[in-house]
Amino acid sequence: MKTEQVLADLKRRFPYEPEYHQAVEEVLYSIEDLYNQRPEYDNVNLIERLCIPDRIFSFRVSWVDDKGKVRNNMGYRVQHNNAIGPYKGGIRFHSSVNLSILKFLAFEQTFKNSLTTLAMGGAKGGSDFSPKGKSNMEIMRFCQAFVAELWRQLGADTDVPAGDIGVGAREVGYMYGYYKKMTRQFTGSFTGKGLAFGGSLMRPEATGYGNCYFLLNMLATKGVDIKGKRVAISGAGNVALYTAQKIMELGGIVVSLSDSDGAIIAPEGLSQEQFDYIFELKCYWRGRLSQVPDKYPSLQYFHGQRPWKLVKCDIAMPSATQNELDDSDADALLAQGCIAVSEGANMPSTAPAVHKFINSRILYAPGKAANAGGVATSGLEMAQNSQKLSWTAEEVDRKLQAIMADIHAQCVKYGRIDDNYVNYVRGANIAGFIKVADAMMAQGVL
Ligand code: NDP
Ligand code: 2IT
Repeated sequence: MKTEQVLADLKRRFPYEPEYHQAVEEVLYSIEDLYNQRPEYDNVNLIERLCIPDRIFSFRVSWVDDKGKVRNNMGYRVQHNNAIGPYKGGIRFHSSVNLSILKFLAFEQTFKNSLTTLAMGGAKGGSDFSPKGKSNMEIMRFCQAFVAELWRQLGADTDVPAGDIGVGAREVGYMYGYYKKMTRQFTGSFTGKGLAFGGSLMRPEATGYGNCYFLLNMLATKGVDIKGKRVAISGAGNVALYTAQKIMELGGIVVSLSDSDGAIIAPEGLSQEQFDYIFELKCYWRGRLSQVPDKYPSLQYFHGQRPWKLVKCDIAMPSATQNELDDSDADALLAQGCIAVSEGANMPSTAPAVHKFINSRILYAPGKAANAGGVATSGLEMAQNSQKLSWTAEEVDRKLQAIMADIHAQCVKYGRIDDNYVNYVRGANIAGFIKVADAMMAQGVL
């Protein structure tokens, strides 16, 4: 494989897809040495078959808003690769959603799911529908219209969606309900379901908690204790809030959160009472962080800003969205002595920011390793559904901790470089690749 050539071909065939190019480029440079040592891969043009999704569904979603007006959004499902298990990955509802973003997410998901040690292929779906400001009934009608188009392509052994940005338990419930109505089958065809109908305990917490467990594994390699460490977190959604909750439980100090309008800074660290208030504001009232200083004036709100340059921290856990931490943010973090970055979001750091972290030899965990606890627990939900059993929260948490330790070990195994530094990007990409590539080789040209 000539990496530059493969990338140039993909860019020519799929122009205007910068996020997809960015994700592919990172993986190709990580695996090129290994790939070129095994000519059998190139003999069957494995790399192109791994980079280009198996298939993509795109469709119009028409629905009626509360005023009786007909609205049209675009819906997509990218089924990227099912070499090691059924297609698996979340659904994102956000105004920014386009094919480039979903193709990058489905590509990343393939490697992430491989790392979990469970049998799941990679997929992602979504819509440019924005749930913001929509009533509950509008959300329900949209979810039903979305699934009315997509249900034929889904199934417990075919393709199993879950949540992502803008899709939580409420949306999964509506989508699963409509799927069930169309198929007349009660199967584990979605994960992140409510507990009453097959959801797994700990799935809501899993991505954030999993990222904290991954971070603990990284810190342990340096003998560093999380207690008393200042942790900057971005986002104030599912991943960010459960990350903050676990960091506080572990004795860390949470110094920031953010949403798409701005950042909240807690110079002395969030208190339990302040966190509980924010959790309720975001999860139950669907409120904005800008409202927080009204209740707690000691918490500062910065409109239109991200946390990275606003507060001193030892550890950064970006948990909002892609490319939310650029090279100038990386400079700011490094200048103030940040020792670790562990990504809750998918590809939150730009490529130049990642290079800065690695060149500075700090602990840096890419999302596909650090946030894999969410989809891993989805895999555990699928296993429980297949057995028609449900495990206790303690059992699921124990399995989650073991999986995150295993992912960390895989990264160390394949990511250790000359000066003994662990390049977790390289480790995650190679470990994720080997399993999928072996399966593809064994299954012939498909
Ligand atoms: P949520 O919708 O629950 O929360 C997203 C948070 O990020 C919100 O606070 C939102 O702010 C903010 N945000 C969204 N888009 C932007 C943007 N363009 N700029 C700034 N802030 C933004 O989503 P999740 O917490 O589930 O997902 C967060 C990240 O984690 C995503 O990258 C997702 O792919 C990834 N992830 C999620 C997993 C899961 O299980 N849910 C698993 C693994 C990764 P606002 O409220 O203003 O929209
Ligand atoms: O990015 C992700 O890993 C997710 N949004 C979770 C996917 C899943 O199927 O649980």
